[in-house]
Amino acid sequence: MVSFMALLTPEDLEDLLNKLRQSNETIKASTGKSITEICEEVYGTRPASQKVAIVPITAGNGIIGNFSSSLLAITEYFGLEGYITDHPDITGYHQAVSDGADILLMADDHMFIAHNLKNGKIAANHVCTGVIYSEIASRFIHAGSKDVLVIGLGRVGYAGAEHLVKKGFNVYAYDPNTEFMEKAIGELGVNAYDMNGPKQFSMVFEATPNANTISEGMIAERCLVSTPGIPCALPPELAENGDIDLVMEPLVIGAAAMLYSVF
Ligand code: 2YC
Ligand code: MG
Repeated sequence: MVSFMALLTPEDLEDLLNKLRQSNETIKASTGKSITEICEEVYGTRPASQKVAIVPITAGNGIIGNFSSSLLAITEYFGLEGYITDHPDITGYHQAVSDGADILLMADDHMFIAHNLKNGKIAANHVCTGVIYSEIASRFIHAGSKDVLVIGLGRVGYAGAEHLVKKGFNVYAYDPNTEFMEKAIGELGVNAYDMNGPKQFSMVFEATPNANTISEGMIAERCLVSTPGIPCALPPELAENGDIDLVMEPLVIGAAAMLYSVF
């Protein structure tokens, strides 16, 4: 099943490393750890100057401006030896393998992967993004309970809900798609979140392609919202409320989790 996935735009990827630095400051302030420390703890791995080949892919909607150059900046941020192959698609793949690359990064419109040719590990962006953003939400230092609200149970949201259930959190979940709800309740045992109920959450993981999915009634006085989402789940009037920490970034955090999961 190929679910809807919002394609990034070159504009989304502008000033990426500054967006990462801002996100990392919020992550450190709200969890006590940096994104690299959290990735090391979740995956038990570390960068070791691996050689990373980035292969542009022309399939479907084709090359996205700034996508490959953004991945290059990410590999450099984590101290890896990154490069973009001279040609896209299979010619690029052939070059990467012939060059002895350790890890390949490539994406079409449906799947974005990291493949480690040396240890055979492969990571999918939607799984790693769900795991790392839900992990960040679950580490809120001001949380009063182990209750986490998950909004969106598509392939990113489901991966995050599954990760939180495995870690022993009380997951309350909502998705307008009743099939997605029944699947998550049946397979993960999550609690159905009642939109009109009184319950308020200090930890929220949102993974939908929609804007403003979070309303005031859902969140506690002090709250951490962690979302890989474009557009923003938090309405502007809530976003400027100082007691709500927002971790939202378009690509780096998910890509980081992919790399750590194949190291
Ligand atoms: O430039 C290229 O190589 C393109 N084939 C890249 C296509 C990426 C499509 N995926 C997305 O825009 C993003 C994912 C990175 C995560 C969610 N959507
Ligand atoms: Mg969203």
